[in-house]
Amino acid sequence: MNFRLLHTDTNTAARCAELYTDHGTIPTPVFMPVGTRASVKSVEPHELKEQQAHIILANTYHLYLKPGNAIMEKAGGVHRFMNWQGPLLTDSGGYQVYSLSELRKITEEGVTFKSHLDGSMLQFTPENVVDTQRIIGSDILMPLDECPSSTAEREYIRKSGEMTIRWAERAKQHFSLTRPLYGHGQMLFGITQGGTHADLRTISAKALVDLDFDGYATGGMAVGEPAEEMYRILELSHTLLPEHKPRYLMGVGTPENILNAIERGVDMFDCVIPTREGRNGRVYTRHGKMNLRSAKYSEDFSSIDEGFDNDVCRNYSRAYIRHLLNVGEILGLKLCTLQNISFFMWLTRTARTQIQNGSFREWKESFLEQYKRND
Ligand code: PRF
Repeated sequence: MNFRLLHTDTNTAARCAELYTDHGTIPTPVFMPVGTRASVKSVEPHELKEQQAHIILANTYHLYLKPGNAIMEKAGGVHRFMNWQGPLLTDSGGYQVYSLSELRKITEEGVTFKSHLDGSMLQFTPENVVDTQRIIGSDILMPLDECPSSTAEREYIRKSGEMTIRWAERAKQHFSLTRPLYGHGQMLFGITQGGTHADLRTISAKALVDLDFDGYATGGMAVGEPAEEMYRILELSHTLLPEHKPRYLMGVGTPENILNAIERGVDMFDCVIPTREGRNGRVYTRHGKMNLRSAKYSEDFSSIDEGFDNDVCRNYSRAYIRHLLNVGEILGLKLCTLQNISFFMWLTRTARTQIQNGSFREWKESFLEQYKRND
């Protein structure tokens, strides 16, 4: 058993648990900072630990293209390569193929695409994506899936969802026929698809549960549908997915989306928001988002969030960080990134404590009220 439920909320579906990996225990709910190319942009692994990050995410698509499997294997896997000794999850690359590469062709066998780096033709299959993740050595592997656009027709989503089930079966079979390379264990999650169609989601979730994965991700969300639709699918998933396995909502999201998903039983999240927005000078605080590039902070010598317990809020003023951004000093975007990672870690950590105390819903409502006042 690599997942243990510690507390289930009595008035919502929220829960707190522990997910065990050979690189450490992950307390959930948890947010995973994104380190696509084996780097959480501008942040060193020891700094991630200082912000209390428990697990990070990297991408099979990018790492397969560069540095490639030969170098990754010589490095002894991603943990040694980047000197991150904590847990790491890799997305399968399917989603990135759809968003980054041209000329992709999806067939039963897999997906062929043109590399966005050098234009060469490549193929991902459910099997070789498992092989690449064995070489990367991630603690949690994701199978190849197809994430249809939110505007796709129901019939397309139905057929694609059925193919994603067959791909999941092939991934699971190949996973059970292959072994980890570096002495630490690896887990394989399943990814449900089906868009916002309740019947298609039900078929997808049931088929994946029958295949018995180590955890279950809800894919195909946050692709442009209204948040209420996503919440409805999460409520449905909660009734279909096993209680004693982790649930991961892929690519989500804003603080508000995250808390509403935790309320509906989600345990794990990843999103580029804290890192990407940080590089644009947008910082997250308990009082909402701020754009530190704005001239209105040029003489504001107060902390970003007075009393927030991290180095950025303790040591630097809004005016100083605004100045760094304004003159293009790289420290500016790094401090904004650190603030955001620290904030998202605080958010899920606090949600966890509030679930344990039985006060999650009240806390969520009062937090969001304060947070959204300046949003
Ligand atoms: N599938 C995979 N990765 C993802 C998604 C998905 O559907 C999403 C959904 N927006 C984010 N990342 N494999």
